[in-house]
Amino acid sequence: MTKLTVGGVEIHRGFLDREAQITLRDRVVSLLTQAPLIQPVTPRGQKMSVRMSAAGAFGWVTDRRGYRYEPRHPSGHPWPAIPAEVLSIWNAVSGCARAPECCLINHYTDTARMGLHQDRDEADFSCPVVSISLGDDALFRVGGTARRDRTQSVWLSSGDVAVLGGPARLAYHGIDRIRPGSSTLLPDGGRLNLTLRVVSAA
Ligand code: MD3
Ligand code: FE
Repeated sequence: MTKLTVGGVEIHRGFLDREAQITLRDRVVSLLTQAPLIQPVTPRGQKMSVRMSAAGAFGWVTDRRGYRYEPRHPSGHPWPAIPAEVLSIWNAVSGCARAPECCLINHYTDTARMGLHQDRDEADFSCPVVSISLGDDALFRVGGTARRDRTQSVWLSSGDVAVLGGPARLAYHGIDRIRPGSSTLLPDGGRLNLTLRVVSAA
């Protein structure tokens, strides 16, 4: 395991060994049978290329009505619980006394990407966002708190855990591209990213 900092983002490279990645993959695959991935639509009517689901008290959703956290999957069922393995990663790296209330699950196919954005739909920015990468490598870009600030790029690989806290909590960030076929973890390829968030006011 090595630790590096890029644009205020702390990256724990190889935080999860292969066995831990397999356990986590299996948990997430089973969770996605309860709360299937959805291809979200932005309020302006654009389909996102990333498919999403969630676990925990809240999931982040977007549709023509806007961006928000919701206590239920669009199916009407509550989101499944956040797996214990995921909570223990949060406890190990977040430095936050509160428990995460959302584990957002993003799925990237070979051509999916996520444009530069800030995560600011949460009511408490004092806790970090923790990101867990599984599957294919992704080119992650992070800038400052203004869209025009200079950005830095770094590849995230399966088993890497990133902590976005302090000033980086409100940094612009995105995923420029996936490196298809770079991991054998996911049976159908692609990439899964889990982000753990505290959503409600302190
Ligand atoms: C930096 N996800 O779900 S995770 C997202 O890999 C999101 O799926 C990307 O951006 C992904 O909102 C990037 C890394 C990440 C997550 C949240 C951040 C970086 C962040 C919040 C603030 C700054
Ligand atoms: Fe984000």
